Amino acid sequence: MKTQTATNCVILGLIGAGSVAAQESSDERRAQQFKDSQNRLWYEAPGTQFMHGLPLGNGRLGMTITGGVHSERILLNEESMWNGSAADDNREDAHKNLPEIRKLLIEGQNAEAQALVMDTFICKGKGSGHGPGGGRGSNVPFGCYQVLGNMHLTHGGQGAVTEYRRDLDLSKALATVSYRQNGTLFAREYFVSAPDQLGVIRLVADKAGAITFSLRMDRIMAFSTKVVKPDLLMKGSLNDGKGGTGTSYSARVRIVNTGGKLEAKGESLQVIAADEVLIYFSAETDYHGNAPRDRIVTNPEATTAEVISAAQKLPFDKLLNRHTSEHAQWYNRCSLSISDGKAETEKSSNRPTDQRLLSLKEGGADPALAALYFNYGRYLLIASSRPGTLPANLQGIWAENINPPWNCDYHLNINVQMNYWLSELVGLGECHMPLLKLVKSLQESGAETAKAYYNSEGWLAYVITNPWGYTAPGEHAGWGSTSTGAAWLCDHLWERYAFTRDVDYLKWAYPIMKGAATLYSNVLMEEPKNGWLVTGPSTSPENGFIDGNGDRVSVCFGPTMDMQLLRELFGNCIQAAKVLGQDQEFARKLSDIRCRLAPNQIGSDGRLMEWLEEYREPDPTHRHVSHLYGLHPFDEISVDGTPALADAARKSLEKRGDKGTGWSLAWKVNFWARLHDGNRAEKLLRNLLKPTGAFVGKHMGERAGTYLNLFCAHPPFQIDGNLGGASGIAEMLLQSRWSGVKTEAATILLLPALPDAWPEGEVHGLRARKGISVEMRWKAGRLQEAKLLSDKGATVNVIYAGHARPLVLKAGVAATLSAGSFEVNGKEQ
Ligand code: FUC
Repeated sequence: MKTQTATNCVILGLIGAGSVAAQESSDERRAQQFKDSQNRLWYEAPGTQFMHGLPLGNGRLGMTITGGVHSERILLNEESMWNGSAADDNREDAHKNLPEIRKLLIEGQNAEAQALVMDTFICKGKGSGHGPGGGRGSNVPFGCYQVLGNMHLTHGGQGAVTEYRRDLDLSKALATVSYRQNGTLFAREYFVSAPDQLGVIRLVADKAGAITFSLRMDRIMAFSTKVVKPDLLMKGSLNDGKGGTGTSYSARVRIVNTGGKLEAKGESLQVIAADEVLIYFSAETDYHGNAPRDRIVTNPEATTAEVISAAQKLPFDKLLNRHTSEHAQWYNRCSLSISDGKAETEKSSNRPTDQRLLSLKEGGADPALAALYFNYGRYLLIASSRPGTLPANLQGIWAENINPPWNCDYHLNINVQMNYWLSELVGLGECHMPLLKLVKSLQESGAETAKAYYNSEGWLAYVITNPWGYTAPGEHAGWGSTSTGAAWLCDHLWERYAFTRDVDYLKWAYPIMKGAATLYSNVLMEEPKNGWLVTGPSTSPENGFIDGNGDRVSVCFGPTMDMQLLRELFGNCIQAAKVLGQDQEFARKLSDIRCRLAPNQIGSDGRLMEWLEEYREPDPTHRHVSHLYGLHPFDEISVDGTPALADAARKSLEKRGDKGTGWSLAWKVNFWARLHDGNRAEKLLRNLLKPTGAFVGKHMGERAGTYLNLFCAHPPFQIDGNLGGASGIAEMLLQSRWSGVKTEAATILLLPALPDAWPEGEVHGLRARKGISVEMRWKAGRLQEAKLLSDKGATVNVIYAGHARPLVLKAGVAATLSAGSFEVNGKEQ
């Protein structure tokens, strides 16, 4: 057995942050603690369930750390643990029913139209699986993302525990557990490495021979484990949803002990009286789906062994160092610190994360918690979506069930898009790529769907997709027939260009956008009153209305969101064609159609209308606020550009209220930021951060908010709220618009929605459209200094507190603006 150098003094130094800190000056210590309060989650007790666990991930592999003292369960995940296969769900003749469905819609017979959609225009097969909770994909071709399994450690120590601490350092992507038992100090470190593609756990103690434990692995179903010396191996296969075998997987653990003994016992490994232990964990699947990823493995069992053997050649410190430096390259691209300038607030931010959540709920001041939530969002994106991986699903990569809620799929009527709003804003554009590659991969099946439902060229996707290329409508007309999923996805293709101005990338992305625009421009119908062009049949995502006959329905033509999405898609295609100097005729056609799309309308009560008609709304506080898509993420509605529409959007939001599911609250943070109401955005953020579910001992279904581990509670856990909430914080600090391609200046708004509760702060690495990095410092609620650095040179119009400053930025030369730069007539505004 290879022995490791005993380096446990390093990790034991970590345990009592106090002992290290004691050598520092109190100022340094305070500064470090304040930094930690914005970059570290920590707790004084082990977790007892998933929503207490600290998530680690390298974009593909996940481990969740609850840190039990005696029995410890580490949840294991791998991104491609998808059962299912390509579904044959398109109804080839669906398009033949289109004229009749449209006729009924034009006649105002929405209930009949919806019934006909149900009979003839939804998917042919079982869609997401017809189950409670939005899908039972584990039994149908659609499939679902499944847990990989559990690693169970039963530790040998006995007796009372003191000084327990469990923490997650976001800047290192390193979890640590430490405690004292019977006078011995124990510590464990955990990380999941991207460069070496495996999970690593190190156990140390400050007394020789103190480490004794047994380790086994299991899974709810479809697994077998055995000791294949020196390793423990778990393997199995998932079904393909059609009665056959789909994805196969292997998970492997190897233990290397210094001192003591390592033995195999049945299906477990036992460590007896070791001084120090390293546990290597690797997992692979033979995933062969439609959504591309770089990792192609044909023999998971063999690859898991190779991965561990390669990592084992490196000393632990090197392995850790490779991991932390690779992670830092992503994490350090951006930073945020917020304070109210009060020593007592900073001091109370040093408390454990769960206590901070509780005190925020009681109305306590903790602006640093907003910064922590923002940094956690960046961390979660880095950990669940990296170049070459699959996109982050509804729970990122962390799931504990065989059939997680909504199959942990990619929902296209907001959820997967919300996962990626943050990416470009914080300089993590490469982490956006897995989604963009997924979009590209949908073209082929989407073209079949386009033929079947519209007999048209081009491609589209509806509401749900998966790694098997699903593009058909969902299995219920009420939610499954929103037809603009592909348009919303294409917004992301353009945004990546808007942030990078990478023409080679645009050459790659444009044909995909063009395919979707071809379909949508081909299949619009004319609505009878005004002759506007509209989508139909469609729905305003998951919301319903009372039609003229008193029926509660969802199917309609021309819901506001569809129209906004198409204005955006066509507009982006026109701009892309101009940049690439091609397709002038197609661009002209899109431009003509774009002018005829149904416009945004303001209703008699001053609200932005969700549908073409002012229907009665059975659920006026519905979680989806789809008709405000034009306010965010699209920017056709803005406070300064279209004040009347912005006012109507505000009225709509007032009526929707300040409650909602987790992601709905997160979206509202973004909306209020775009409406330049920082205090309201901060109120919504507080609602999002309300402790909930398992944490307060109530049933998970009760309330939206935040679990103990800061995962967002829809409920249940959905990562969209985390990532969308972090995007909202970014939007409070910086907004940008860029509609012209070559000539028009980008508009950059500095601190457009700074709440009173965040009077001091600094941020670096925020990104504005047109390829610009922004750094800012503010104090007493006022901008002190902003630095803008353009990648390629740009004309911009910088706006602060309502005052504009046009600038020409040279590539790579930072422009510094002080608050005085926005003085008007010698007076700071
Ligand atoms: C959408 C939402 C639900 C849920 C699901 C995953 O359908 O309406 O609230 O978030 O996605």
